[in-house]
Amino acid sequence: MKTYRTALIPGDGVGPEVVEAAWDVASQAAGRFGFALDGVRFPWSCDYYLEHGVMMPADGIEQLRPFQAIFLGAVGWPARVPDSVSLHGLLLPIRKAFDLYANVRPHRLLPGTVGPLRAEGFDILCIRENTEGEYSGAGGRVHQGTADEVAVETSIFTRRGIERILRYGFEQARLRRHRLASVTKSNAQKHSMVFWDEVTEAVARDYPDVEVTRYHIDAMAARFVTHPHSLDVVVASNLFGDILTDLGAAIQGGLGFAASANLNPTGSGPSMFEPVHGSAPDIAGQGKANPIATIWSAAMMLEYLGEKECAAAIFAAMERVTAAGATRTPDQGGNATTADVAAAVSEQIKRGPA
Ligand code: GGG
Repeated sequence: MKTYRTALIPGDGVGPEVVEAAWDVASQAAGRFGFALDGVRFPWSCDYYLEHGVMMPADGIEQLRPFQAIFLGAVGWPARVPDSVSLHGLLLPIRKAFDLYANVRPHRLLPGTVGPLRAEGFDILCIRENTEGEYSGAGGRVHQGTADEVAVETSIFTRRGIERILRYGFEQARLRRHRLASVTKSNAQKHSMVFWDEVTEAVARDYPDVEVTRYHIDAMAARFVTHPHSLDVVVASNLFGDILTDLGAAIQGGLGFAASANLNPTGSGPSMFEPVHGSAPDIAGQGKANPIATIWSAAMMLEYLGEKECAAAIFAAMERVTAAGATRTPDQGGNATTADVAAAVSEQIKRGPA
């Protein structure tokens, strides 16, 4: 039987709960579509850090390299390990090592869900540059602990990095509604963001069939709230994309619905799939976390692996569950558990469309 080897990194907080729930759904669905998922679990997390002094072992990247995909839950438990340590010790190194430069985050309402805007029918695909920009990790501090202390954090933008994320965005726009919004702050950031605008203009010449609009991040944040329907593909830098996609999650009804794929479109390393949400330590271990974002991320993983029918079946089943509204976690006003929602999706996959 065709088997896909996947590295599972459940991580911290609610990560293990949502990963196990989504993995059950994906594995059962795989069985129905004639293939198998072989998930190898890695305990890398803040607990691992407290025991070993590192978020993952020195050869962690080499351990992950042979896998066809990586499925991650959540990283961070700030009361135990500073977020800067956990993020730069696990999530960001994986994205950089495998050159997962396209962080793809869809924002649309699932049937039966009502976001805070009470708007219907928006469908935004955010594409966040994922390997450089503001999260490059370049910088330092001097005179620490003194009144003269200085911290420098340098954003790194390369022509190659900007051009490839924009090209990826334009290609996605061609598969959708032929509109692309490029997000910068080039009025205030006169070097990197003006550079980004120039590259946008140059790349756009290769895509005359795609309508391009440039926005500043502040105006785009407002537009997400006031005119979400006007947006199709949105391309943004690492930081701006990170912030906008939490806003995207909010307008689709909460972080429990926001899925993501960290892709290396060349396929030269394993791509990584994860819910946008973090570890939510306040509800960890209580079975309250909404697994929909993680199930949706699993469907994105299967689609990327070429199992399009199975991915579509998971997605359709998930939509039937949200539409019925009977099985909702507390963030959506229900009292179902993480496992209840996963079981309901699996049941819908078994039944198939009505
Ligand atoms: N599930 C992803 C996760 O744990 N995210 C936490 C976080 O802070 N992520 C920042 C980022 O995506 O760059």
